[in-house]
Amino acid sequence: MPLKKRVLVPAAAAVAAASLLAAPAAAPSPAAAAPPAAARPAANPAFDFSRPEVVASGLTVPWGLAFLPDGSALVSERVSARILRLSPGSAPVEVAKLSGVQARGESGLLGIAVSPTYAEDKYVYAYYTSASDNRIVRFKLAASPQQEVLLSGIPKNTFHDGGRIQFGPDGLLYASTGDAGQSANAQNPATPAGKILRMRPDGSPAPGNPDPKTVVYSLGHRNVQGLAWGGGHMYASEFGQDTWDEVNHIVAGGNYGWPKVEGPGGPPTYIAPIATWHTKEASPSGAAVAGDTLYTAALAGKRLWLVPLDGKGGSSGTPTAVLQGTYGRLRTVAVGPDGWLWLTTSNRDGRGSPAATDDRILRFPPIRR
Ligand SMILES: [Ca+2]
Repeated sequence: MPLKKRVLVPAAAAVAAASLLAAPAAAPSPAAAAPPAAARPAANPAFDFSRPEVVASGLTVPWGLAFLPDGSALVSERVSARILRLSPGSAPVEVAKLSGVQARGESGLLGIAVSPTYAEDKYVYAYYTSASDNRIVRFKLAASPQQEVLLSGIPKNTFHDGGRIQFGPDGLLYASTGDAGQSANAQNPATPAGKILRMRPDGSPAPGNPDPKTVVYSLGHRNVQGLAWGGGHMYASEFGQDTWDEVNHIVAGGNYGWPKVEGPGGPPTYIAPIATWHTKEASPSGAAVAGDTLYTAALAGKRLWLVPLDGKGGSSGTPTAVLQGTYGRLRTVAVGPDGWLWLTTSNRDGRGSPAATDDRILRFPPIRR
């Protein structure tokens, strides 16, 4: 276990966090509120949100977050194309800057991942927007690393670029894409846009994919920026258009409806989300699972949503929120190897009201039961 160092929390933040904990749960979304309350238990948070620790401050649009075997974190900055190494109690250290990144609107250097066999191969993976496409590359940490392009030609746009990459429990690399502003992409199996992709660590289609010749794993997505696993199930958070944001239970070959369906509804060929919110209260980017709860970081909603899971790929209750308004826009959430819940702000992305210390990387200790 790392040293547990208490840090001073700004009084305003502490008061805000305390009042949030004391306040009743945030209003459930209409879609999730239908079943009787007694049968719909709320999430049971595994982290103490009244004890935040600031790991880093003064960053600009941090996006991807991944951990090295020594417990330190790597964070990518979307516009600068830098990758910083973070260790609690120490100042961030720039460990790489990727060439060829073109940041516009929501695009730029997005997700990063660390090889599950990092000790042997030293590979770090990144998803970024170049002059011509969105692409997935891998490299070894260096000031200006040489990149190996694993997958190129993912359609790009100013908006809807997806961008999360993560290794699943199966050791395969998953990537979330957006429809790149062309909603028809989502239902077209011939393009990687509007999909969740699954590949070997070298970028080739994963064995067992629905079409073994392609990296497409699921389709019918508008813009997915959160991937998470827990209890043998995979989940993804997705931005809706004007009405419904979603959390989905992802299965191989699943069709999640966009653009035919936003949120629940439609023919049974489209898989319905397990949780939905109105877009203003959510815009869920990153996602993580700890215990029986899925956490998703909300940008426009400026809060962290907790979705209770039933262990069978569904939700067992009404989502609740914490940290509402406390840190502004939230991009990424992850459970670190330290057992803490890590969270990143996105207040310098042009849509927020940054505090002097933004953007920040925070972590919250686990509750010992
Ligand atoms: Ca959907």
